[in-house]
Amino acid sequence: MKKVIFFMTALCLVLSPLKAQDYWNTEIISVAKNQDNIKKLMKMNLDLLMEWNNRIYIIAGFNDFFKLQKENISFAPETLNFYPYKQSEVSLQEGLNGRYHSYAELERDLLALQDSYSNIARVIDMGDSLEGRNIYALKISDNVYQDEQEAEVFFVGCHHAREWISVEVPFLLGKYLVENYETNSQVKDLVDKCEIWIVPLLNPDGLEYSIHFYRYWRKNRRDNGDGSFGVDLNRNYSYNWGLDNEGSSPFPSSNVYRGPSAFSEPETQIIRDLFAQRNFQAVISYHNYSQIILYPWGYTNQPTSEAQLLDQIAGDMSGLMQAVNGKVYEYGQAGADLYLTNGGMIDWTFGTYNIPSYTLELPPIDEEHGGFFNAEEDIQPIFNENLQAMLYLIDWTVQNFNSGINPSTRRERRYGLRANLKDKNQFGREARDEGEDNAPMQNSKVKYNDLKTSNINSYATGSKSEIADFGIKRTHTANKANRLQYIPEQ
Ligand code: 0X9
Ligand code: CA
Ligand code: CA
Ligand code: ZN
Repeated sequence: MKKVIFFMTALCLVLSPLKAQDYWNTEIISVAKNQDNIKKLMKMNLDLLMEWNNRIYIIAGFNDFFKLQKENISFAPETLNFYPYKQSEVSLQEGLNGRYHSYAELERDLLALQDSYSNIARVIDMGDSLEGRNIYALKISDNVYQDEQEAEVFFVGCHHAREWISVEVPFLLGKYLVENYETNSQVKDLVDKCEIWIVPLLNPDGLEYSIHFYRYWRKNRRDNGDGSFGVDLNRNYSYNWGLDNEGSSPFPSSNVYRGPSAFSEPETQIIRDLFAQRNFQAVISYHNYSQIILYPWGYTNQPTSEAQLLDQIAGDMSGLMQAVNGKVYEYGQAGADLYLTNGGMIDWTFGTYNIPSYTLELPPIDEEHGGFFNAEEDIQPIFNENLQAMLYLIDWTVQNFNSGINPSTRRERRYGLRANLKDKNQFGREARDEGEDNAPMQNSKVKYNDLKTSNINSYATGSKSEIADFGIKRTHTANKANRLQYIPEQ
């Protein structure tokens, strides 16, 4: 008995510093996904992991259990059903996180791409994270050391530390583009005509923390000064920052803490400053898990003025992705989804720059192993299906890049692009399909004909299934004959 007491005391001493950090008592639980629960949950600022199989999965801290009890929501314990990753298969060489990239592994691999493909790949150190790690961008284009008057597109991963797959998909895009540049004329065409910016890892401090200390870490590693750590980077952007306490939290210990002010974090400042210098025409921010494509607004369920265009592009991307592995990415407006968010990146990019902006939530589940995290074997297939959407969006920026605007001033270019988006009768898909001025460039190897209205329409009018839950998620059920492949198999 004495021994037990001694052991318990020792254990308490060891654990007590951790308690302050709020996560010692976290458990994964699930609750039934029904209107009643959704209504209640929306107000509770919980750390929602995903929706799956008609249940909502939550990482619940000590206080959350009281909240749930008070609202009379019954829940099932799930922690034991979840595995961080397939530990049995982690080889020493690939580190604690297996084939997923750590900060150092990503740095190594990005620099290797730059070394091997120095004519088209350039690694740019954009500044430091809070703990002093470099935040890297990989720029891919012809004449990559020049700033040319070309279309520009932006892909970013890992706002959220635990979302490891969201690092891999944008990184693999970079790798794919450089490795196929010489041999695939369509890839070459896109790389030549576009400046493709990729930031695979926006939150390196959080990622490292998630690898070494706590797999479910979400935020960055800001010391909030009250014993809690971390700001949710996807609540820290300035557009409608802190609008209410439902879409983000004012409490530092919350997993959706928005920070003391908009752009208070070096990681989001880096994005802000990059956008001020560039002329991005479209952006995708990678997250997981939900297997869904979301567009603004996230802060409200009111649609944007560009809802139709945003929805059409999302639908095209979804169709292209489904054609790869048959996996259906639903799509719709973020704010019409399970919960509202304010201070998110895509509301800011759309609200500030009026460009098509997407949150792409990668797939949820390692079905085979019943776990929450994707197996390492899933990285490649998930990338393969996402590649189609990425190439489509890159090409969209190329096709919609108005090279006629005074090339000497970025400002004017930006306003020109805004006009493009606004006035779809002059620019954009509709015009491109009809008007000569906006027809695909003569020397374009991209078979844009494949993507013109006829095929796209067959998606649109194909058996579209409405998913009832929130009334906004829509899916394409493409029949085989109409399946598009953006880059034909070689
Ligand atoms: O909450 C977020 O920041 C993102 N989801 S995640 O599970 N990866 O954390 C994006 C949320 C998208 N916006 C809305 N659903 N409103
Ligand atoms: Ca690794
Ligand atoms: Ca170029
Ligand atoms: Zn996320």
